Amino acid sequence: TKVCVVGLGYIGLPTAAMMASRGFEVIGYDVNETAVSSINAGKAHFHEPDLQMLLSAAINTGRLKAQTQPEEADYFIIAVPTPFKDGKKPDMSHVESACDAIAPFLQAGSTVILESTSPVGSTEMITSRLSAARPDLAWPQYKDPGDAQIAVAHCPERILPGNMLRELVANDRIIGGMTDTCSRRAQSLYETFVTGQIYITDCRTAEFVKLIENASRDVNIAFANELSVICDRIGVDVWQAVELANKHPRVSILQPGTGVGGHCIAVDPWFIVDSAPEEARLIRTAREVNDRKPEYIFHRILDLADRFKNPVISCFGITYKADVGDLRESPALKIVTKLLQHGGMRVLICDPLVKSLPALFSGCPDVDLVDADAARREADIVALLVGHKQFKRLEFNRFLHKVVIDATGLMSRPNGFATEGHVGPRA
Ligand code: SAJ
Repeated sequence: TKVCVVGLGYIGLPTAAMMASRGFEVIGYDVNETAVSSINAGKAHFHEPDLQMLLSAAINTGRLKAQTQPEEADYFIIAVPTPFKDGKKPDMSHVESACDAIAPFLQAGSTVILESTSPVGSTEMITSRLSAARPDLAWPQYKDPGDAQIAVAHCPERILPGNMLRELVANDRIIGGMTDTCSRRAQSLYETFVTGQIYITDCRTAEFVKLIENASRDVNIAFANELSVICDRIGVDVWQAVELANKHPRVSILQPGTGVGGHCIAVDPWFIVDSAPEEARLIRTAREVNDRKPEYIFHRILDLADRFKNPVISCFGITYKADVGDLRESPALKIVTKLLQHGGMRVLICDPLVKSLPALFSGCPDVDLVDADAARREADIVALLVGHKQFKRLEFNRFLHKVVIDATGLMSRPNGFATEGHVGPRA
């Protein structure tokens, strides 16, 4: 079986490497020549646990080849970015270009699978785009059981950065085809490597399911972030409050933080808002609450900085979330940027997962990347922004004479627990 993976980024590359490791012949197609040559040299162009090892093996055995042109295949998996353009509209241009690129290589029996998170209606959109390019082939109609030579389905990716290779195999998957036959043809590919359950539905439902998964997480994180701001105002330790509320059998509050970063959760809910702006009120508000959190922390730091002349602010953690090295849409990075733009202070960054100062700050004299000791020693203000596990080993009692702002809960729960177990009623 031959698979052509379109887009060798955060989703496509792990998918291509994993499939090659399962014995498929895999062609990885990407327009980015630098990424393609790095992959062919066996080097992943971003960090993800175990990816490097899997990729080297895939390249060495010759089962994975990256190229800047697609090729005939049994399955085409589209895994390209679907950003939200200028904060206004879903940008499907990469999906459209992917379709235009693969259209000449389709043949009777090919299956096209869209994995990119996409607005409802996208699978039908790509089917009509592809069928316009290839009127010589018989195409499926939405929910119409008639004969088709090509199958088109949506199988949204669900993998968590930091745990991608395990989740690629272990997670349950949703497959929504243009028709039931399309779903089954896509299923025949996924069932060769997915150990989780595979659930079949139609493409519109599958598209919506993916969007509400991420919107649900966003809304729940917004609740936690709102609590953290309320707690600041009324003088309650939010970490302890959340932990204790979660002792209730039907309460499960997420963790407040610096805000919501990454390329998914901060974007996908907007696809829902865009499709039903009047109705999606809670989803929109949650986005706004989460987007405001870095701004809020920035202002808290400024308030505290007022008492110092040329203060040194040490920021612990700048990635988009704990235990990953990814800086995309990082709320912590936004805070550092704002501090530097504001001026009148020095910013020290300590992040064990970031090996060099982000290019964004190159040439800026007021910022340095330092180790944890220097960050603590030189700080007037310590801002704990991302809860990497390395930070759990810091001796927080040595921070006590510093001004600390903690967006991670590390100070409240140095060992991960805020509260001692209760012993029960006393006699
Ligand atoms: N965050 C909090 N508090 C929490 C949990 C997360 O503030 O309790 C923050 C993180 O620090 C980060 C952001 O939210 O900035 C998102 O992190 P995440 O770990 O929740 O999710 P992502 O963006 O890394 O990956 C999500 C996952 N979706 C869900 O868990 C529903 C993943 O399974 C998806 O594949 C991915 O989006 C995607 O690509 O859509």
